[in-house]
This record gives sequence, structure tokens and C-alpha cells, in this order.
Amino acid sequence: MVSPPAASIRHLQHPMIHALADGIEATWQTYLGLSPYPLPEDLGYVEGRLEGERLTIENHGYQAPQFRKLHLELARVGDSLDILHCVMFPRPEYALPMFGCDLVGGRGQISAAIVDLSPVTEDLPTAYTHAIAGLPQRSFSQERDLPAWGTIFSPHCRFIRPTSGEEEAAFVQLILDYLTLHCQQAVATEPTPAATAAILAGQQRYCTQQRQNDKTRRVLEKAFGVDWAERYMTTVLFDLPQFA
Ligand code: 18B
Repeated sequence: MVSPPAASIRHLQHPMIHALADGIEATWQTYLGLSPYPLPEDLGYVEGRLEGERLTIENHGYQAPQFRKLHLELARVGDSLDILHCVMFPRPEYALPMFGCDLVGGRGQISAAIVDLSPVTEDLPTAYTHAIAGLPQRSFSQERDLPAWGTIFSPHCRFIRPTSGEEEAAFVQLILDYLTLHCQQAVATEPTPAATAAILAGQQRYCTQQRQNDKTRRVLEKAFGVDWAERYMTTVLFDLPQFA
């Protein structure tokens, strides 16, 4: 068991972000054997300044037998921008997809809510597509278009702008449904060491594409500078194992 921190910026964030952060951690605790993941020493809790506003970043890192790194990041820019970012990096001996989600919003409105189980080698395992097909159908009134770098995402990727509290709650549930089935599949998966090189190449491609998200990069560059943003995107947000 890993205890949640006594104080967390989620208490100040948009309620959809607070609810999802709690739900992600509860799901991880329920299904996975967690231990702490050491983040680069100076990057666990970070403060910077963006156009006169304070940017606060809070990182939570865990690992599990099937996962090299489970990363939940909460960030807040003044009172105007709230962010939740979560990526689960499987150990490269496990042929598992990448779970990723991002919530971005400001001033009471979430503008971007995205979740996917992204394949790293060919298509998603059939057990995943079956499990996803069994989930409740959910529709949202404002679907958003993926950016050009989003070639890594699966056909099951959902990207919306929620338009009500009901849609916010339904999207949190959708994300937790994807997360739950991923954890259930992962603990039932045997490692395949022979596939390690192909899996690493797929994770590399995922990270290379994600690092092209200019909207993320711009927020980090404005607060901390170009070099810091590059280091942060490559070592904390979208890193690969040291030996890769
Ligand atoms: N991201 N997001 O995580 N991003 O990290 N995010 C934005 O309304 C941050 C991921 C994704 O339309 C926006 O347009 C910062 C993961 C996509 O061009 C802002 C951090 C996924 C878009 C930020 C962060 C992911 C997007 C604009 C570090 C998916 C749309 C908000 C804490 C699995 C991109 C808006 C586009 C948008 C910022 C996706 C400001 C700083 C894991 C597709």
C-alpha cells in the first residue's frame, strides 16, 4: 500500500480533476501491487512562474510488477488553468498498450478531456477490444478532433469537451472503465521477453509523438524555459527505460 499525500493540489482543482485523481489512485490500489517510483529528485514538486502566475506541478509515481512507471501529475497555473496528466508505462517485457489520459481546463470549464489505450505493437490485444466492446455506450455532445501528432491513438480514443456536470461524471467513469479493464488485463498477462525490442520501439514511438504536443510544451516553456521544458518532457512526462 502506498498512502496518498496528506496535502494535494487536487483540493484546489476543478472537481472533475479531483474526482479523477482519486479514482485513478483507488483503481491502482485495488488491482496492482504498488511500490513507489523514484522520480528525478528535483522534479517531484515544482513551482515556476507563467506570465506572472504561479505554475505548480505535483507528481505521483508508482511501479508494479507489470508497470515500470505509473505517473499521475496534477498541475495548476494560478487560478486559471488546471491539468491532470496520467500515463502508465508497461515494463517492456509485457505486450500491453499505453494507458494515457489528460484533463485540461480553466475557470470552471474543462476544455479538453482525452483518454486512450494506445497499442505499441500492431493492434490492441483481442481481449482488450472485447472488453471495450462490453462497456456501456456513452455519447458526448462535443467531440474534438485529434491533432496531427495523434497517429498513436487507437480507434477507441475519446476526446471531448464536456458540456455539463453529467458529462463530466460520465467521462470520469469512462476513463475509470478503461483503466479498470487495463489493470485486469495487465495482471492476467504473462511477460514475453522475446518481444521486448518491438515493445520498446513502440513505446519510443508513443513518446516521440507525445513530445510533439506544442500546447503542453508551451505551458512548460513559458514557466520554466525551453531547456527545462525539453528535459521535463523527455525525463518525466515521456521517458523510456535507461537502457533503451
Ligand atoms: N494539453 N497537458 O499533460 N496529453 O499528456 N492534450 C492540452 O483545450 C498540458 C497528455 C492531449 O488539440 C492543452 O486545447 C500540460 C496525454 C491532446 O492540439 C494544454 C501537461 C495525452 C490535446 C495541455 C499536460 C494528451 C491536449 C490544450 C503537463 C493523451 C489536444 C487544451 C502537466 C493520452 C491538443 C485545449 C491539440 C491538450 C497542457 C493529449 C494547455 C502542461 C497523456 C490530444
